[in-house]
Amino acid sequence: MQSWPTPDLPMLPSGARPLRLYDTAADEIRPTAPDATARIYVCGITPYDATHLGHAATYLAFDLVQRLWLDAGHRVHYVQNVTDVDDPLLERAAATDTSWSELAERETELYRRDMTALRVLPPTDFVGVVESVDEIAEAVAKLLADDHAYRLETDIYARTSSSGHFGYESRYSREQMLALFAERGGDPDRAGKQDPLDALLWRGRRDGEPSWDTVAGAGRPGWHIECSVIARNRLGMGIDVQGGGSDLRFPHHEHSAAHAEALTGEFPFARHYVHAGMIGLDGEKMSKSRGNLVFVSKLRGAGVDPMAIRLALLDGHYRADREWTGGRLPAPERRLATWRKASAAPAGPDGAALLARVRERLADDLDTSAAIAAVDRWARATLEQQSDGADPAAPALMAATVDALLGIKL
Ligand code: 5CA
Ligand code: ZN
Repeated sequence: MQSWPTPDLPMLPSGARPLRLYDTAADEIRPTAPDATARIYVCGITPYDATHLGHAATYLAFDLVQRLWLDAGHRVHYVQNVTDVDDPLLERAAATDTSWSELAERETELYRRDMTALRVLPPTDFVGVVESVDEIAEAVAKLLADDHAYRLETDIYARTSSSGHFGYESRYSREQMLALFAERGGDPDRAGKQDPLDALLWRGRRDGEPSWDTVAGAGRPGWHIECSVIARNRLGMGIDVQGGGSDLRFPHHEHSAAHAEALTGEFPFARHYVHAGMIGLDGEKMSKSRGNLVFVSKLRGAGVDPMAIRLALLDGHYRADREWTGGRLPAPERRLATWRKASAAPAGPDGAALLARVRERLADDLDTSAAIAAVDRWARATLEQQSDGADPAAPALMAATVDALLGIKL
């Protein structure tokens, strides 16, 4: 699929630090250690509704990962999928009397516009499921041929135990897994399954549902195998980061990893599993199924500066579950105005020291709040002209720092 345009990215003086990120599988903050080209896969949207602030927060977190790797001199191969055929999309299309493919196209286009406005760096490969059906079917057929999968009526299920490592990613107990599997799209109670946790790889053709004739038979892909195959066929195994929101920790990322590992016989699928916290509204996770959503496009339509939305979402730790409240925007709008004013000053305190501080805080598991606080202190000192020996190059370096590393264009 077509991705979206790349925003300008100013070059900064050398001095970047290696990025450390919390890895769910290891339960600790560990350095990422990419080769010349860093490889990252982030789970994309299911396009049946507009981009809400929860999605935006998650993609902003991974946007910073990309920015920090680029600053450290790596190239980045970033793959993101679009789940453009799946049950929730088909249900919404039926309920609103629209064609599922038109709905997906429309919402994907709105997502591209929201990401562009928020200055999110685009993925290198932006890949829909519909355009990947054949490669996914080939993987399903191979899993079946290798006895890592079995047929149940016209459907195909993966054997959970096949990879030999199932459970390492989420670290949940079997009881927790069974509960989450039922809650998040799994079918633990279906009769005939060999293990209740076995995941659907292929859904055989049903009347009234989209279906493709493939080497795995007629039907459409299951959810987890979609991400395993799209990621593995473009990035290989042992990718640097598999990312998404914390709602994907189980079953989605556990099963995607297990499918890819069973398919290739290689371990692990990813070296870091990174999860962003959930953005909530009124005490509940913001989600399309709950309907408690604040849309990026609505805020933009109401004239809110996308850079203020970006600042609002970055002012908090990406891993923390956070509440959005209606009154959230005035503070980032004021902050943005202050930063803009300070960046236009004739001189300011040591710009290199500010850059070093922002780099240091972001490299430590994306401590955006501390990075923002450092810029606040610099801006205050500049506007109050408190500094001795002010640096005339500092305002431009400050603007380049917040642009390149935080994605905030002043
Ligand atoms: N298409 C699948 C992933 S393969 C999916 O989960 N789509 S989604 O549209 O439901 O979510 C898109 C991304 O936003 C996922 O990474 C998901 O984890 C994240 N996300 C969903 N809701 C929230 C929320 N309330 N807060 C933060 N992130 C969220
Ligand atoms: Zn996914």
